[in-house]
Amino acid sequence: MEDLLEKLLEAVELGKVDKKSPYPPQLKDQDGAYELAGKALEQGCKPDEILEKALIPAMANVGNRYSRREIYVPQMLMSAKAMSAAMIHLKPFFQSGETKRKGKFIVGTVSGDLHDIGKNLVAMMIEGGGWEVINLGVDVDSDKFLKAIDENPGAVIGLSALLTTTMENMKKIVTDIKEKHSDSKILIGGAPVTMEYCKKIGADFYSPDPQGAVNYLKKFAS
Ligand code: B12
Repeated sequence: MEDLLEKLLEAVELGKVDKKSPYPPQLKDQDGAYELAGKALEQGCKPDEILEKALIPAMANVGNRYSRREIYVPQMLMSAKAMSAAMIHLKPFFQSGETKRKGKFIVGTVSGDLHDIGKNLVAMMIEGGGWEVINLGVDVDSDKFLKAIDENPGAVIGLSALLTTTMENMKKIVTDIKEKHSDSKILIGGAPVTMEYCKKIGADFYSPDPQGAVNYLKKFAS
């Protein structure tokens, strides 16, 4: 089992999406992230374990290698594709929440930011926790958030940012939302975000991971 998870970690880190994918050449004709994640589940590995022992560490390695300039954006993108291919198998487990919805959760990656893997993971876990999720996608500005809030009154809002530059955009979005809907609850997250920053910009809660968000939302469940 550990061997399979190690192979999956390597496949995501090297951007091997599936068996037929020609990239990277050294893994030609070998299983990719898609097949390996499926096999890990078949062999009884828990979805959480697959995420924590293979997929998340793989993306952390990718980030570190990018920082050291050992890889560039195209390789980072292939790893993101490989991670998404593995997530196809895990998604149903995270989404199998109760049918009665506890409330609505609007989530989006803030303006200027195209990172969506972490945001989608949060969306899946929250959906699995029994909430209806309205996923606005990436590069979402204040107007889009405000429109979604108007259409879904009382929804809790989640903002994601992965860049130190776009993290600044969170501040404007939080201010714009609070100005129009002072009672709305805003939850923020993403690698560069901290609790200190959350307090500074007037958001209501910060969580470094999806589980913290699920727990926070329990307070507002109907
Ligand atoms: C994959 C990736 C990409 C992919 C994104 C593909 C996609 N569909 O998402 C691509 C190749 C497109 C990309 C592009 C860029 N990237 Co990039 N990318 C990454 C990488 C390697 C992984 C991110 C990831 O998916 N992690 C895995 C997920 C599961 O983790 P996560 O996103 O942090 O989410 C978790 C938590 O943060 C939390 N969370 C996330 N959102 C939310 C929201 C809420 C409400 C809550 C509660 C929690 C929460 O829960 C998640 C699960 O635990 C990171 C490195 C890293 N270590 O983060 C760099 C990284 C974020 N990228 C970086 C950079 C510089 C860029 C580019 C500017 C590169 C360039 N020169 O073009 C562009 C920017 C494009 C843009 N405008 O957004 C830098 C950012 C540096 C900085 N401090 O600002 C990083 C840190 C790499 C590095 N070490 O330098 N990137």
